[in-house]
Amino acid sequence: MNSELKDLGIESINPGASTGSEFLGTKGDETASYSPIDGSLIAKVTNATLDDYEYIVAKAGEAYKKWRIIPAPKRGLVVHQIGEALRANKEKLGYLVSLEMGKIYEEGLGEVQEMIDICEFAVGQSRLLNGATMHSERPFHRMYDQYHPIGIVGIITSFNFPVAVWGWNAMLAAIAGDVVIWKPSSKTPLCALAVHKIIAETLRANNVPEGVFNMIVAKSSVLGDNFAADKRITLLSVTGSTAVGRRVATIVGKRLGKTILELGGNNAVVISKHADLDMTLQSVVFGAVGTCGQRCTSTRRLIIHESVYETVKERLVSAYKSISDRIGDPLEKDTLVGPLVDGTAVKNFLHAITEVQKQGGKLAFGGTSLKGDKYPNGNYVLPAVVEAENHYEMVQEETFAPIVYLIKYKTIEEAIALNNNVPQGLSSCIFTENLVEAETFLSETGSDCGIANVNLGTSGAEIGGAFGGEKDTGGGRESGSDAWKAYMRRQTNTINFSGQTALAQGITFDF
Ligand code: UN1
Repeated sequence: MNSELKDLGIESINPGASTGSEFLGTKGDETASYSPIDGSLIAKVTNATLDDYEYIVAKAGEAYKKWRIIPAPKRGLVVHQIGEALRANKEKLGYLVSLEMGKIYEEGLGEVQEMIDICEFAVGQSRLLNGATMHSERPFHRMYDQYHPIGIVGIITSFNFPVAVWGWNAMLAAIAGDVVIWKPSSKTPLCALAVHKIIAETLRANNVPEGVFNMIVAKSSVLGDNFAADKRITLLSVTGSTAVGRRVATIVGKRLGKTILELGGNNAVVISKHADLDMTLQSVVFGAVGTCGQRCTSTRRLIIHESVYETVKERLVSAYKSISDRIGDPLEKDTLVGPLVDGTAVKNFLHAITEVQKQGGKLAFGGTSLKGDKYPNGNYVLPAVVEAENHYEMVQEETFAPIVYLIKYKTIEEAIALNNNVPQGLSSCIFTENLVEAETFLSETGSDCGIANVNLGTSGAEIGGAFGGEKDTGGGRESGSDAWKAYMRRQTNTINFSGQTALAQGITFDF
């Protein structure tokens, strides 16, 4: 065990469940966490059982009763200290994110920063859980709405952001007065464990009841559909594939529970003839190959004006060539692209490349897996550039890997239609110096995505905005703006201080 892991409190075998600062003696089978970098075993986690889950839900229920009556700004102070604890451990946790998930260290640090940022955002928000006041139509009546906590929030996260996405959800839930039960991806259980070890001292020092921040590593066969079906979980926030989201939403919908769904994306960059191509290329390359194409916001399609199509293609291919020797160990300083998360991800990448060519796509660069000493474990791939048409089946799907499809357009209307003609609707952008094009792209006739940018890429959103998208992306919003409202229940209150009964809508009902 190296020193960073020791400092983070990771042992060779770790308990897979926590109620905040205490860890359960879980007795399920073991999940081994292997690094995608070289396939080596990092450490093991003992999975939770259904009994552990029942214990946690009961603990969460008790904790909720105490946590919800602590004033929100006081809860905010705890979140502030959680942010400080993360700041003090940023490098170590960033290292673990890189080691366990495979993104480059720089992006591992960025991810921890994203969680620190949401902590700061949540602290401010804890004094701003405001409702509106309305004027009553009746004399001497006061009317307003207020926000209350909702209870237990289930959080299911994906391997690609093993820290930050939990942070978005958990910190807003915490200031709202909710308690959380986090089921992290079984590919990244150690990141979840490390975060709990980091915040444990803060929770203890502030007497935060055990059961406010719960974590449970469990197989889907133990905790899957039953988690979604559990009425005690008032809100379930799911980040993952559209297939998983659809399944969970169907089960939660049946019991009329609440969900926040942040699912697949198929994000496009429109490159106009009025684009600054230097800037465009910088953003496109990061968007397409950053995190090895494993962000839900990764750039998957380039919709390029026909007059600059060949130039963009040539420049993109030469940029891809120039970074080819910067693929490798994500912990090395010069590396820009790390490995895919596992062998299945590599198989999906290669499958998409074969299939899209069958459908008519032309491979302009990459599309192979990399072999040799620099690439142990077979998880490294050469990012692909493919000339394609938007309607191809493969182009319509989200492949969680670095493949970017080049598509030609003639008019801005056509570019917008291409942008929108996919099932998903997460992130989008246009590169143009032309005001009319930019505003058209952002207008009601423009991009149908939850995120639409001008002259910046599809990935790397700041936490201050609401994050999420439409259609198959699920419609949920997390993180900034007024996303906090989803973690609370709204109540409309009318108070009559007139000393008389008056019915609304002017109805008389004398007896
Ligand atoms: C995700 O991939 O699930 O905008 C989240 C971004 C990051 C978050 C991505 N801030 O790329």
